[in-house]
Amino acid sequence: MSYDLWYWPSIQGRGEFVRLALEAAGVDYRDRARTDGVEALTEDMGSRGGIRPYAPPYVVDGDLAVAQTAHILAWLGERRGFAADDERGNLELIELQLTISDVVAEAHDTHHPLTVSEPYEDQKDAAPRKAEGFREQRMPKYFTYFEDALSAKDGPFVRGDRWSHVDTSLFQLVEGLRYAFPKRMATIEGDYPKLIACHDAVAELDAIAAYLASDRRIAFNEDGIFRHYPELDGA
Ligand SMILES: N[C@@H](CCC(=O)N[C@@H](CS)C(=O)NCC(=O)O)C(=O)O
Repeated sequence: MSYDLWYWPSIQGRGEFVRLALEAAGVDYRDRARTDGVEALTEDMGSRGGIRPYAPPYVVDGDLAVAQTAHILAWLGERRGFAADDERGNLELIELQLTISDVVAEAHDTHHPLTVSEPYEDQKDAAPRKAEGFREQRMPKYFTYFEDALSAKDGPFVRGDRWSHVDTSLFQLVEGLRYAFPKRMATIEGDYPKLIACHDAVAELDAIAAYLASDRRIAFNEDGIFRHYPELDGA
């Protein structure tokens, strides 16, 4: 069975969290806007009525279209075997995945501190203060939370030895923050050995290693969520 992923074709963005889980699980999917173009995405989204995706990413399976990154991952994880086996475990994974969504939104807001729709260049004056707060208070607080979650079981992943959608998302979070805030990450990441071990263990999964080396992995750039603006970074 093949799923259709719909997401902006030229950025990793939030779609990358879905791509990584699908790739790690070896699930067949079509990255539709990358094959059919961005117009096909806006057309598809516009053609859906009633309760429909508000924004990409969304995943389509037959007449089901599921949006919201954390929700997509929880849904696919339970269907495709990369969630937990019991209710408690899944509630914990969803809680962690939603917290990752919060960090992603805050990372986005460092370069869009005032409005979502205006470009960075029009918000440059406000961005350094937002980024400083993110770097100094929020990154350590979130990382401590994830470090604690990874300490609950033996093994590199949140569930121990088996990876889940939370682990692929933590991998992407570390990758994205290293790209956006290299100086800050160099200063603090040594304080979070379990988070980094989880990142490394995901990178070493055969399917992920193959994906990262492929042209399916889009490079980070300054149109995505994680953007490198040197003036927003600091040790
Ligand atoms: N909470 C949603 C946010 C989705 C979202 O903001 N998507 C962005 C791209 S990463 C978008 O295209 N937004 C258009 C809009 O909000 O109008 C999620 O986690 O999936």
